[in-house]
Amino acid sequence: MNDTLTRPSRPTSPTSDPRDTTSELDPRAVADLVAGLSAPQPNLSPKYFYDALGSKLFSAITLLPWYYPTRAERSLLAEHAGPIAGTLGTGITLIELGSGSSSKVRFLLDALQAPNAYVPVDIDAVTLHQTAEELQAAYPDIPIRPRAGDFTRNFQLPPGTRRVVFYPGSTIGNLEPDERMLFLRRLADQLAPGEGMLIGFDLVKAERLLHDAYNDPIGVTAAFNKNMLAHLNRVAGAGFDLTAWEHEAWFDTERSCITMALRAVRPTQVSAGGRSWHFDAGARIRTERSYKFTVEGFAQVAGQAGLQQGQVWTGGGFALGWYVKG
Ligand code: AVJ
Repeated sequence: MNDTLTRPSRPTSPTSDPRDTTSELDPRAVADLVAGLSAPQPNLSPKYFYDALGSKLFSAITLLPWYYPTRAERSLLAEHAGPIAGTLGTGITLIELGSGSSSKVRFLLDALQAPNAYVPVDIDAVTLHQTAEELQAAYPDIPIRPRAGDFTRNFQLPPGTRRVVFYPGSTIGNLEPDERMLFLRRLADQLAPGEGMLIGFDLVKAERLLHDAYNDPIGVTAAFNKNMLAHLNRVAGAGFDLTAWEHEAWFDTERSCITMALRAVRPTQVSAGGRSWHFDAGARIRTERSYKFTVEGFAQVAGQAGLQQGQVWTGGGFALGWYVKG
């Protein structure tokens, strides 16, 4: 549409203006921000990446040639759909945590033998129900039962026959070791013997490849990282000066994770919730840890949570593993 070049655009909504601080603040985001900036090592939760723009930027990241995990996981699902479906079994209830647009699960739904139901779980109710409708039309024989909610908070698994929890995307890599254990235990405790989890996780690999996946030369990952500040300015009234921070990501060999941070390029102030913080040039705020595993290491984690490793499919530096309740 050429007229968009000549006609000045109208602001779409009052809250989309990043300078607007009069819109309603989210008290939980304010509390998270105050706690995060007051910590000895300032940090912010990666969940604040995902506002409307942040979700689009993450989708863009998955298209970058340097960001291999999404492509690798998709290839694993596409290439091994038959054996994976065979391992999961007949008549299962497939529960996906953080289903988003439910695009990966289609490989499984295409290959599964007489599944009992598919239960997508997501915090974004709008996308969830829209996607569920589309899926129901595409798979008329599989009951689709969407569940809106935050599965990280004391999640109760829905009832069903032979439940399989599908947790793709290496989302588990964003949890700290203690959180990860709690999360897996809570789920494992609800599973009956023979039920289990199909989990996608990223593998340790050459540091150069890990580095490049989180430092793309186009700057999409940098935009994704910095957008968290714009998001928090809007929902938590944080007075971040977006020009004062730059993207950083490096591999932490001790923890075996990529750490992303924002680094102050000059002294800068932030204020929120009636408090303010000063950051010297070079100060960092951590925004994400993305843990990388070995297959053996992950089997151990699962084992401690009461899940036994079954078949594991690996390729492209990524793994999809089946972990069964004993
Ligand atoms: C969505 C958590 C799997 O850790 O690789 C991508 C998020 N961060 N680039 C990841 C992310 C920077 C991603 N996960």
